[in-house]
Order: sequence, then structure tokens, then C-alpha cells
Amino acid sequence: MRVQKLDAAARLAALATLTGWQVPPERDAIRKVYRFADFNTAFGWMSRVALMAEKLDHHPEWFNVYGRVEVVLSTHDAGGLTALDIQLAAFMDAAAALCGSAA
Ligand code: HBI
Repeated sequence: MRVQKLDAAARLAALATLTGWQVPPERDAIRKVYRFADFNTAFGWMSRVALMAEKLDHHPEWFNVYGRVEVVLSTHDAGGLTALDIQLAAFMDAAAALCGSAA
């Protein structure tokens, strides 16, 4: 396995470094909804994230409608949340700030 699931303490510490991400009740993952001004801005952000996802070989589950992008991150190979999810989430937040995300 490439990466280990985060233990309880590591999860808490890692989540504390992020803003607006929540753990959904139904699975070991993190979820966030981003809102952008329009489709062009949302898709531009998704393109940046897609390039990073390829570089990390770690890919988001996401759903886009116009300027809204719902994201779930989890590491399928590990069956739950790992440091890779935290790393990708931090990149998404930084890229969203550059794209003027409202959330
Ligand atoms: N993306 N989110 C996520 N989780 C994975 O376990 C994963 C991935 N992208 C590629 C990947 N694993 C590869 O290691 C292969 O399992 C496809």
C-alpha cells in the first residue's frame, strides 16, 4: 500500500490545518463545496487541480454544476483518509483562493 490511513490523532491534527472541510457521516473521507463566479472560473480551477491530481497520482471525486463544485477526497487504495487527501485538499484551497472562490 502506498500510504497508511491517518489514525485518530493525525486526522484531527491534519483537519485543523484545513478550512471548510467536513467528514461526511457515511464514509472515511473529507468533503467540501466550492463556489466560483461562473462555469469558466470553476472549470479553470478544476483544470489546475486535475494537473496536480495527475502529478500526485491521487484523484478527487467531484461534481460540478456551473460555478459549484462538490468535492470528496478519500484514498481508495487505503480505504479511507490519508495524508494524500490532506495534501490535495490544501492545494485545492490555495488554488481556489487564486480563482476567487466564495467558499
Ligand atoms: N485517487 N483518490 C484516489 N485514491 C486512490 O487510491 C488512488 C487515486 N488515484 C490513483 C490511484 N489510487 C492509483 O494508485 C491506482 O490505484 C489507480
